[in-house]
Amino acid sequence: MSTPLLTSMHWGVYEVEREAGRVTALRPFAQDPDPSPIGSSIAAAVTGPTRVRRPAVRRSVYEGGPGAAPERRGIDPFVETSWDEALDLVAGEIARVRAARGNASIYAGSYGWASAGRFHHAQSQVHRFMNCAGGYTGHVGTYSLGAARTLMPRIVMPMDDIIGQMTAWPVLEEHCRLFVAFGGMPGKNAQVGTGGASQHWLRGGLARLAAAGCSIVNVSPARADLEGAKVEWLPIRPNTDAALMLALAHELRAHGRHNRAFLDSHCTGYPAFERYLTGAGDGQPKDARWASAITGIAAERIVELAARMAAQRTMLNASWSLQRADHGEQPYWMLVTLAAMLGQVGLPGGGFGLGYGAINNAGADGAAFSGPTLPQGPNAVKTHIPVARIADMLLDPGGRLEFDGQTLAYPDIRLVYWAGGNPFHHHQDLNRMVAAWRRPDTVVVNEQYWTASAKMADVVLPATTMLERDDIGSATRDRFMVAMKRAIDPVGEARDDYAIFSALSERLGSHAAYTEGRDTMQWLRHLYAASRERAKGFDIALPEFGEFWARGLAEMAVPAKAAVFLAGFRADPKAHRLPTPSGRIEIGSDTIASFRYDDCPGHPVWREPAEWLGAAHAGRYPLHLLSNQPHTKLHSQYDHGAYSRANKIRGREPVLLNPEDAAARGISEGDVVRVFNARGACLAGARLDAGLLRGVVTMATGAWYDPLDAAVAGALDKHGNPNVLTLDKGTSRLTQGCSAHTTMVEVERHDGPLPAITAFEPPHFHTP
Ligand SMILES: Nc1nc2c(c(=O)[nH]1)N[C@H]1C(S)=C(S)[C@@H](COP(=O)(O)OP(=O)(O)OC[C@H]3O[C@@H](n4cnc5c(=O)[nH]c(N)nc54)[C@H](O)[C@@H]3O)O[C@H]1N2
Ligand SMILES: Nc1nc2c(c(=O)[nH]1)N[C@H]1C(S)=C(S)[C@@H](COP(=O)(O)OP(=O)(O)OC[C@H]3O[C@@H](n4cnc5c(=O)[nH]c(N)nc54)[C@H](O)[C@@H]3O)O[C@H]1N2
Ligand SMILES: [Mo]
Repeated sequence: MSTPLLTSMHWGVYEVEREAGRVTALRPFAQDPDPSPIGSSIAAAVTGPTRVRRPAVRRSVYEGGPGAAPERRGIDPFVETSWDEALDLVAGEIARVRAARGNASIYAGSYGWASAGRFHHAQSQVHRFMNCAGGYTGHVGTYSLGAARTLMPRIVMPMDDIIGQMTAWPVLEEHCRLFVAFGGMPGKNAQVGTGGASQHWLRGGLARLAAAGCSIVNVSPARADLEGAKVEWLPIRPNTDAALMLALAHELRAHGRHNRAFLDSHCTGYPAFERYLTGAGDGQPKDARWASAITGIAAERIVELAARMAAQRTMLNASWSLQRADHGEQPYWMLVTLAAMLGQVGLPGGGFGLGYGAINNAGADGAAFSGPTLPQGPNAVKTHIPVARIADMLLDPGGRLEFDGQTLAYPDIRLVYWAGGNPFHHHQDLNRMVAAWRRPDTVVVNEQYWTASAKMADVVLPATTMLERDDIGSATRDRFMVAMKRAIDPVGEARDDYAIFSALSERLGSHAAYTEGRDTMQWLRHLYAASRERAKGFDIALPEFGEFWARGLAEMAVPAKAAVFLAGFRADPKAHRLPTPSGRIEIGSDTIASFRYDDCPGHPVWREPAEWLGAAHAGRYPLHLLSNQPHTKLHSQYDHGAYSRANKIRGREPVLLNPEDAAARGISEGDVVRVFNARGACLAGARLDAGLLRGVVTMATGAWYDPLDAAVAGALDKHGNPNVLTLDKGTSRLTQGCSAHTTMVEVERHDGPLPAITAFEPPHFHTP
């Protein structure tokens, strides 16, 4: 039997069917028990009208040269050019800026998920390219885990280690009796894994967990965040989880149910935290009555939940969304503190997890082996920003930012290079972002599709998709590594990012360093060989490259013993010190305290978010907007695919409302509505959901930004991108993460004429 032709995407592995040089279908991988429908629906989009087919230059730049009329970004039509013309223009601009202003004036942080293929991973490619060309201003952290990536190493260990070591599901099934999921474990999110998701198993795992007799509690504003017949739903006001956790901790302590021995032997800083908890410091006990007024949860339910937690083997989990909010550090720090007080950290089925359900492989029983990765090389430029501070940086050259105990100065960015991300999808307060984006001299984007970010560029270079090139797909803790063989010829004149950067490197004199003399197949062999060596350390025996490529797949052996997070540390905290200053779990951190940040002091606290349902100013914009991850796509990728489009309401992104909130506004199911606040407005399609706490609305991210008139500041977005509404504020001075989930809005019925959606159409082209 011949192996089918396979490809891998972040949401799954698919069998590629072809006819006459075209992809006719993408069929779910036979070995995936619960494949995602996202991938099966995109074949037509790959060759459809939204593709970037030729290099394109914004008209003002084409006519007036680089730097011409930056305020017309997103407004001018484009001129299609030859590859040589476009590459000469881009290389010339990089050379000019680096000579005149220095490499720190080039921002190539280029955040974004790009493709599952690990060699053609565009963000790695652009970083490597710029490093070989003298360096660039980059970013640290992610939108996903902005607060967590800076906080967690100071109090437990780095986030990647936590995700890699989290207790495996088979252990949970056997030992866990109460699973409390703050932010739920959304099946929609577990469709996806960074680098691929060859086997989806969250739904199966949840069913087995329930069948094994484990009680599951979904603490979330949305019932849909945890599917399952027997799941208890504990609705909570957004951004108030830290207050609930404090009250649970208060209950444990009040009844002497906290594990003093564990707090003494494995933690540091508990006594100062306890003074805050009891109110000995500020006169306010953080008890159930106090938390009830903040969270909207009845005090009795808090008391009862605390008792159940102390009485049995309990796993506490926080979704990543909890820390994508103002003061997002606090629920994470409190989760760890609460788990430490319960004293079950390191026991099978007990303790804490961060993001079971956030991505497919969290808690998978596979080894934490990551597969091939393209080395990016050293960056000679040391200037960087926390990733979500991009608009601040572009708007305020020379401005200062406090971050994790340091003071950073924003560089004066003259050139922006993006490949594999969509900032006009992912950044907050897009109207502010538009103004920021029009500041630099030049913006270059490599893209497959005419996304909003491509339309907002000066030069757009057309990139191939995974179906048009050879690559290797691989995700940490995933079961299969995938040989992603080229299935079709490049669409239009598209080139691989690697080919684009090779051609630019040639012009910039860095070709040898960037390519190391390898073509794509030689790189795949080289990266595979390195990962084959590393795999041995995980008891994974990978076949030789030739055999892997011929077979199309390599299977990772499952470790003999399923992981129990922090078991070694529990057994012997001296031999298995944590990488924190004390070697212990830091309930109190002297380091963080020494920074003297009132928005993130030395132990976990409750701090009011900038916008929330409990605030006095909530009057004008009385609804809390959660812009969560979409179930029909990955971020903005394939928003133009059939599955995503089928979910829209009259072409717009759905906004979910509680039926009573809708009725109070005269809104019915299927109405087009205007969602707005002081920062912006968009149209959306109303969907009523009784499983949503009153006062909360949700609108998934990913609808391509589609302004009614790009020449008008703050233009209405016709299509439903929630980021025209979201707050662009760092979570705290400690971590400066993204606060997208802290946003208040109002919703009204839209009775006027409906503007046509133009998001998926290419821009206007001008023929000189
Ligand atoms: N309001 C709000 N905003 C959010 C979030 C939220 O919760 N709420 N979540 C945030 C989070 S967690 C994240 S991770 C970000 C995600 O933000 P992004 O990662 O920027 O979003 P994607 O849509 O995945 O963008 C990837 C882009 O890369 C392009 N691409 C794919 N493959 C290739 C390739 O091979 N080459 C090139 N050149 N391009 C390619 C795709 O066409 C797409 O435009 O969004 C953040 N934004
Ligand atoms: N299908 C699909 N899956 C994805 C992605 C995607 O784009 N599409 N993106 C992937 C990426 S990049 C990431 S980072 C992860 C993100 O994983 P998460 O950050 O966990 O994802 P979200 O969907 O933002 O949030 C999960 C749920 O948390 C709830 N929630 C929001 N705020 C609060 C709060 O303050 N308190 C409580 N208790 N609940 C709250 C919301 O109802 C939401 O549905 O998802 C990944 N999975
Ligand atoms: Mo993310």
